[in-house]
Amino acid sequence: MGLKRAAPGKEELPVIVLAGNPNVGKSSIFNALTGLRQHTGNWPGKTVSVAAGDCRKHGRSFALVDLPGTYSLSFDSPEEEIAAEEICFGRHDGVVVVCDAACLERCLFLALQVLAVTRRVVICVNMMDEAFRRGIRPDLEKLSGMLGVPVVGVSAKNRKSLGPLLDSMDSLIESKGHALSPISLWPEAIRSPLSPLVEFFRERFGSDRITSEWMAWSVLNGAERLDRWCGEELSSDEEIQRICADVWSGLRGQGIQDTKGPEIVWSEHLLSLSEQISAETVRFERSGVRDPALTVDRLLTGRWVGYPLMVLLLAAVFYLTIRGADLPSRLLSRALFWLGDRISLWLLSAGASPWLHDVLILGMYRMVAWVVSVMLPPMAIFFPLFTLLEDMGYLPRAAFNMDRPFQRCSACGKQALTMAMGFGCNAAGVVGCRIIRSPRERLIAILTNSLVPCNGRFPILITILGVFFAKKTWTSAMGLTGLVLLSAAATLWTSKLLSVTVLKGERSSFVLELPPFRMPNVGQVLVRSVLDRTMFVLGRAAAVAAPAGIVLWVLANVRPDGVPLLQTAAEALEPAGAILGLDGVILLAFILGFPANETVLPIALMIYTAQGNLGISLPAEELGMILTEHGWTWMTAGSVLLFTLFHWPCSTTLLTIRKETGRWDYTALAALLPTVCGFAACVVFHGLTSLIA
Ligand SMILES: Nc1nc2c(ncn2[C@@H]2O[C@H](COP(=O)(O)OP(=O)(O)OP(=O)(O)O)[C@@H](O)[C@H]2O)c(=O)[nH]1
Ligand SMILES: [Mg+2]
Repeated sequence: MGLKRAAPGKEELPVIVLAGNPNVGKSSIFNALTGLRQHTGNWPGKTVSVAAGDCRKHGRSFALVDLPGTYSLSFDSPEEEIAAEEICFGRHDGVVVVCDAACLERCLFLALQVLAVTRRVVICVNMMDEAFRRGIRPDLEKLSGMLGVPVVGVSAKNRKSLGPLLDSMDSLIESKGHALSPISLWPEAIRSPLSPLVEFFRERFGSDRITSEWMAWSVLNGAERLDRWCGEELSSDEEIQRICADVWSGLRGQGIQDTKGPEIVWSEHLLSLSEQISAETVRFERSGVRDPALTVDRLLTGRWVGYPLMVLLLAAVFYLTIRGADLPSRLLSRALFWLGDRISLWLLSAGASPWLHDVLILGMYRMVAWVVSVMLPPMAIFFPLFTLLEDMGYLPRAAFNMDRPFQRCSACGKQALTMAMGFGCNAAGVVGCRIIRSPRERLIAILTNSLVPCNGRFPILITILGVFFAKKTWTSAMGLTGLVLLSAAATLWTSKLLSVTVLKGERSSFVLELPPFRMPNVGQVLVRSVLDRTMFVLGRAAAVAAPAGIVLWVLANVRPDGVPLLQTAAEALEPAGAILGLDGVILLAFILGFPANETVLPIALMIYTAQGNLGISLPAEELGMILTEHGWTWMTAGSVLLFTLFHWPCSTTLLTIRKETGRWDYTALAALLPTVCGFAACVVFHGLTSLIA
């Protein structure tokens, strides 16, 4: 995939990539050096695509690239492939391999592989603070001596510690690569048979960016990627083919038989090298002392504490969100509607024509004001709470717990992580599915992600619960928790259904790393979750709400036969709505809310009030009255809750699914699944409640 170089006329900066195992702090370093805001958090697999940013500090300028985490260069998941491609064949000027000081041995495996690819490498040992706290003492000087490249120790949380890293990046750009490695990166059994091919590449393509050994190795393992890098069709070069045949017979002479053989022999060699280097360079001051975090982990991932605690935490987050958001929502709504009145007066006094005034104020402004006042306060509370849990490291524990039920459905436990991302935004959850290795399980996770409610749907759920079912905050929180559990159950059922029908196959095994619990940086969590997540999501919702407000105003005010178009459409949908326990208006609101779920409730109110504008400032009492006046009962509310949970994904999510799967049929299936669930749930609920009533 290769990095894009600067546009013509734009300064072309040297490029340095940040590579490393998942969750070692690559994005934290990237953010600190570029001032950008890549997603960080305490679980492996957050970064799933390449991000680039400029680092201009103390007179230095270079482009920095943040890669997805990878354990090795022999990738088997899409995001690992992206990282491996960029390291091996990207147009960069050097690689910084970020390692975790507290588990250096594991990180060294990738570092050694990268050293085999290029000699333009700096090893950055991050999390020195954490290692120090845990009595782990890496000897960086000795490590540098053994590897033959610079090694710098940093703590990404302490920006001042990044100075030496910047210095070494500078020297990296200026250098032509470091001297030959003092350690032998290739085992004898491979090195000697490979040498004719290495010599061939040294003579023909000698490069200081990528080693001849790596070129020879790549060609031996299928030259396709190297073809692109060299700009030549190496696979059809007869001389290369002849040398490769010799290499293979040499390998067979060493007892390496099948095509996978050399890869395994090389991996074993690097594993034992990592072990040996780590044994010589890392000192454990508290070895033998039992880590109390292990006991906590055993509890959190145990059956009897793990599941109840998950539900309790979810309920607590919802309680704090609903409780904390109520008053700010009312105040914000009042303030925005007051401001709307002032703008309205100003527009009229400035001589704006009545229709323009109405379109702008009654259509666009009020729709945006509604969306902002209903969404902003709960999101500004939910996201920081969720980010705190994420930064502490709770998410992978939850995923570990969820692995058991997902296993039973022949799906992957990592799907729980992508579901958690779906709470924020289903489109983000769909992209996050790249962390799942098996294509089959990744597809299952993508197709079912919209079954969990996103932030656009939470305000509808909270509002309807508050108006019809739960007068107290804690009952609302319990109700919402119940609905989320229902959506998790639907995800499991649907995953099972897919895995026994269209996506049949064996469940793959996976390793999920449980990172240590970390003290979240509260200040940064607040800034990041409010400024980045909340404002980003709100901005997108408002951007959809503004034009939607105008279109709706027009539809509500164009009356071909004296009846507004919106009302005519709602009447046409009445029979379908009735089957589901809804009505035509609600169904129409869901259809028109396709670009953004946040607009569903205001659209319904606009049609009900038949004013062609949103006259109500906010929820609860006034809202309850209007809905009841239009025939809503607790049964209608129940059906609306179910349909809010399960209906077609919004347009952004569907486009993301198309992009991620590359197929329209899967996109259609992703739209169909939740819709069928919603129709079935509503019909059953309506049928049963009609019997009772
Ligand atoms: N204590 C401590 N924590 C750190 C340090 N650097 C990063 N972290 C934390 O480690 C976690 C992982 O950091 P990220 O920057 O998201 O790691 P990453 O390598 O980009 O992770 P992926 O994108 O998932 O591969 C976060 O919770 C960070 O706050 C550090 O130097 N010390
Ligand atoms: Mg990252």
